[in-house]
Amino acid sequence: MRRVLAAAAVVLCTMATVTACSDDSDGGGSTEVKTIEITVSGDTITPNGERVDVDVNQPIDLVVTADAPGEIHVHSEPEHEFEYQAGTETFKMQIDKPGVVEVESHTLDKIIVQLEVK
Ligand SMILES: [Cu+2]
Repeated sequence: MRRVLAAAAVVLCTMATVTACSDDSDGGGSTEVKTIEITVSGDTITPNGERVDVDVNQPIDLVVTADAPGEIHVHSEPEHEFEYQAGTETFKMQIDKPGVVEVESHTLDKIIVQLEVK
């Protein structure tokens, strides 16, 4: 799993230009893309309610891999709704206020992640 994540990070870094790749984050607002991988298979969805820390305005990629079409709802203000098809799709978003934002599947009525935005 660790290896897969590392590979994903490398790919992201090659695609992003100059800015995102340095490791010298000083704890300030991050412009590095936070990738959240979501897998939907039958009535199982992962992650399952886990907390994820993100910074205000940090770019977030929701990478959804699903075996059937559905919809993801992000309880931010304004709300975001993403309709996905079977297969893998990436949805980009950012949240511009601190707080806890739930990302849920309306199709399965489950919380996927709680974004802790600071
Ligand atoms: Cu909702």
